[in-house]
Amino acid sequence: MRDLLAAIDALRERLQEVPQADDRRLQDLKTEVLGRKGGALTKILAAVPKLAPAERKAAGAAANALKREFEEAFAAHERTLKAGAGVARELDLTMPGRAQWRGGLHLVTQVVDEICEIFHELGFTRAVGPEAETERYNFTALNFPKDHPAMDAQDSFYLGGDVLLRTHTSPVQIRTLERYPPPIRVVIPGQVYRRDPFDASHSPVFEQIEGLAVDEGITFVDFKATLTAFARRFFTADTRVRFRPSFFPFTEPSAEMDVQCQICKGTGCATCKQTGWMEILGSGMVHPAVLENCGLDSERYTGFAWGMGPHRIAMTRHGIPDIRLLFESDMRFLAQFAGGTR
Ligand code: 2NM
Repeated sequence: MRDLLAAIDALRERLQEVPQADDRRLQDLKTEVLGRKGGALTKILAAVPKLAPAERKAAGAAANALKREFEEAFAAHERTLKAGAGVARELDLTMPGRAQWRGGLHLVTQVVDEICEIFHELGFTRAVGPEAETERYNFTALNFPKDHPAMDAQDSFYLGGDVLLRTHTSPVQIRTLERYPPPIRVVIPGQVYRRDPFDASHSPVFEQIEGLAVDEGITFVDFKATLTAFARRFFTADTRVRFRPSFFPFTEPSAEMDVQCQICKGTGCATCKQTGWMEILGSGMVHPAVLENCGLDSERYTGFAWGMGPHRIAMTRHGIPDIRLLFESDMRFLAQFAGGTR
């Protein structure tokens, strides 16, 4: 009997451990004290019936009182731990920091900015205009014949009447020529719309940059030199270029400009279909009829103009095989070109 009461007193000392315990220690303490097998208090309670009948009552009462004290202490401390859990997590200074996503400019935006910047150095100003245009600004003033297939609802997005989503940024050139006297040097970046299926090389909406220079005495040499200077700044200083004859309603003569393939440096590869060249823009001397349509004397003024696609140029520069990669916003692809600030 005396041993049992001593054991109860010794165990009561351990009540002090409860408020100090963390989650794990508390579970261990519960097992050590109240565990069904081997718990210190469980053993004491099991020993009570073996005492002499006269001693049982006092020992049993003392053991049961201690059991209640432990149960209450455990419950109270569990409540305390639970209430403090959120705070403890916030204050865990050993936790690794969370990676922050940092926004970057899309590859095509970077290319547009870079192209405009190069032309800015060459004396060109950036101009913009509306995306919904009339047939006059999008086609007629640009010397398109009345039966041109681009004017068909099959090829262009008509919004009603003679209003359509512009198929190129050239209407902004017309607006510029109408409003400002020469000398004119502008670059026009913007979105344009065509009824094309979305495939590896086409999208119904894409970015374009066009440019225009009009003044007295502008010649074919100015035209070739300006676009060659652009290509050598945008690609590399030793990039070779060539001009091939072409046709556009708004220019005469017209030419397409190729640059040495940036992937194989001209030796021939799959990207350039073994030609060693890549087409990057269409261009030409502004057709006299376009100048006259804008009220300019085509005997006095001449000029050159060109149009190019930043999506295509980004693909040319980096060997990107499918234009859809530039529209899908897949960060696994785009993060390779992260960067640029504006
Ligand atoms: C191109 C190709 C060639 C062009 C011409 C004009 C304007 F208004 F001056 F007549 N603007 N843009 C032009 C010329 C555009 O895109 C492939």
